[in-house]
Amino acid sequence: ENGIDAWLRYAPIPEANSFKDFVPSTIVVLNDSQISPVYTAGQELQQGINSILGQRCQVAYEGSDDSSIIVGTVEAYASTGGSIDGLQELIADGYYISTSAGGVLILGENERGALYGAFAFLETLATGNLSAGSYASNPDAPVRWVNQWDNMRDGGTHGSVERGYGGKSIFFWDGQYARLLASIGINGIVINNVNANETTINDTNIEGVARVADAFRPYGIQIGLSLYFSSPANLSHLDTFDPLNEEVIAWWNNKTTQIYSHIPDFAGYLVKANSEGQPGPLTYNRTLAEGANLFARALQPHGGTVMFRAFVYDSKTLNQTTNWKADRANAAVEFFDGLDGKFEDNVVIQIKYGPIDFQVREPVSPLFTHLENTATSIELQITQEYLGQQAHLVYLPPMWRELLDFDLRVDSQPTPLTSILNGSRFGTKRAGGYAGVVNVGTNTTWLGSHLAMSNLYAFGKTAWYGASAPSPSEIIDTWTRLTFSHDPTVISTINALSLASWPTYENYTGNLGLQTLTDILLGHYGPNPASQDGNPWGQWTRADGNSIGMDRTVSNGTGFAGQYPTEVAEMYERIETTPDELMLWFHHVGYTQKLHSGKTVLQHIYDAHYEGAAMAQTFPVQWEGLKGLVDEERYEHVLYRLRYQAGHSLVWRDSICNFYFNKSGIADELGRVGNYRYRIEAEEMELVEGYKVYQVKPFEAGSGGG
Ligand code: BDP
Repeated sequence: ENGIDAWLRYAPIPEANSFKDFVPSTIVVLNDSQISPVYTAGQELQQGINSILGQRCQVAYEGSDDSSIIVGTVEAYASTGGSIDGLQELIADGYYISTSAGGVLILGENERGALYGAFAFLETLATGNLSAGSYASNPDAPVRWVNQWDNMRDGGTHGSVERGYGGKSIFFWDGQYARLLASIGINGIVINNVNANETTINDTNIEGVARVADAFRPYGIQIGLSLYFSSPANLSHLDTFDPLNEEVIAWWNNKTTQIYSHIPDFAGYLVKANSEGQPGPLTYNRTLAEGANLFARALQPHGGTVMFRAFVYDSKTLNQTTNWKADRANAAVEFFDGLDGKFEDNVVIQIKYGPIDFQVREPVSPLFTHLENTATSIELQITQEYLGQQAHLVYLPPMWRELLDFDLRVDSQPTPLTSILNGSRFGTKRAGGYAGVVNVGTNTTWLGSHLAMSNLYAFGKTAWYGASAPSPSEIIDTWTRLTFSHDPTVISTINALSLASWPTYENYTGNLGLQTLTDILLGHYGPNPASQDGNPWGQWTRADGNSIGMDRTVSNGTGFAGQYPTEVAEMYERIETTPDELMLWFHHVGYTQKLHSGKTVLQHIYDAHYEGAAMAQTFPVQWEGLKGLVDEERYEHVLYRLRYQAGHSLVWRDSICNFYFNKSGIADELGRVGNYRYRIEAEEMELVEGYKVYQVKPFEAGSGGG
């Protein structure tokens, strides 16, 4: 098996016979338009039931025989004379399912909801959990989008994908991706790179984008585009892109109308402005709100949304050698200062989970607490840019849960992040939600690794259920049943590997809130702690011979801790109350500073690296226990990656430990660091043809310490 079916594998299940009573052999689909998600729901049910139970169903588009599977909207069902007693209130995209020996009813509040209901029914069937009963399910937040950082074709047949580790762009491929996304409740997709350029919306390409929209429509997924702020100046005679200029406004209005004439259900725009070289409103001394509102107003007549990214910082001003207080973590709150309430209602501010950039450990971005009158969505990365790029197993839901459940204590009231995203905490006029950067590619595994797909599956569940999502452990078990097998050994092994993976990766990379310590300037892969400091990108560790960490306190540091509501700010302000895992994020301390755990900072770093790398050695061994229990092709593919990870974790361990040992001169209490008797150094080897000497960077990762 090559992974292409992901969790929609619909393998036959052991319990098939006992379920047949609950699965009638006629499906009545209350919509016969092929572009309707309800029609798609009928097709999915027919295929899925056939594949799981080996039962062929007839599909009919008329009648509502109660002894069949009926799928449609509540409204369509009512118009056939159907009624349900005590139907719980459904909101947009919600669904209701009733299963009994008499028949099955799958109703959506809207057409998309009916499709979600069909996928939910198939999931209970495929996991062996079908039983009589009825329930309703509503999404926690309206925005459940994915982002793809795909570039348009660049010479070959497919475009490249920024920070994509699963091959080239799929958008000139086929519609399978839409199925996967719909099956986990995703309702929007932005198909091009946030580092956009104007070509995406030129006259020819809009037609191509419309064909992509056509492929997603039957799955209820609306497409959106990332914009290049200066497009009017690039695509027309205008020599300005000032958001308040009348001609610029007219240009965007026309462009937006043109897009809607090709894509009537276009979702809207995603905008990265004034960040990492992208133009934006600040170029004309206009505020970010004025920039966002330009697009919001153009979209309003058509019902579209602007996702305006909060990832705004100016690397030019972030020079730590001239300004000790410079701190990239401060940027978002500073740039959005005073703008709350100034955004049009169809603007959602899309905020990365942490204030820096998708690191292995970050505190929740404080910006969420500064936008009480503006909808916000959280940007999570499924693509593991800093987290091992799918060559390392890192199951992300445990990290996401910590962030989403974190209580930000706005006005000293309970404020878990989920309650801000779904609009309930601030009563925001419009709720926001979730954006996941996925970056699948043409690789049949989608993300480059079979196990990494559990993160995409979990993202959908997290966005749908918010605070009431199943636990990371429950999610991985369901995913395993759907993707691999119902065998208890397979389930428990993948569970153990997955739940251990984030702490393990954190252990052998950057600890105590130090950032991930990857190379920061280029690939964001592999250890390179030296590259963290002294560059304008500002992910600093400020390590010197005696001490380490970023002082972000209000009293002595960059002031970042003060961006949180009082109770949280006070907690992070003091070493005594800062949790160990964020100690070096908030404080600059001596290597011998004692943590709450009783260990010194440096000994913690050494120990964590040895523990993490030791744990990674067990991963391939645990996986080997599944030989014969999962298909050979995926077994080998996963094993190869886990073996690689085990090896690379040693490179990580030794590089980071050597680096801080060299800096501090403080030995490891257990005598491990620098003592590599078991290693075969390159100096002791002889070059054979085809190999050449290569200077390894950073030198700590090389042989013989250099
Ligand atoms: C950084 C990525 C870069 C993205 C940027 C962003 O390295 O490729 O363009 O974030 O999110 O992490 O805009």
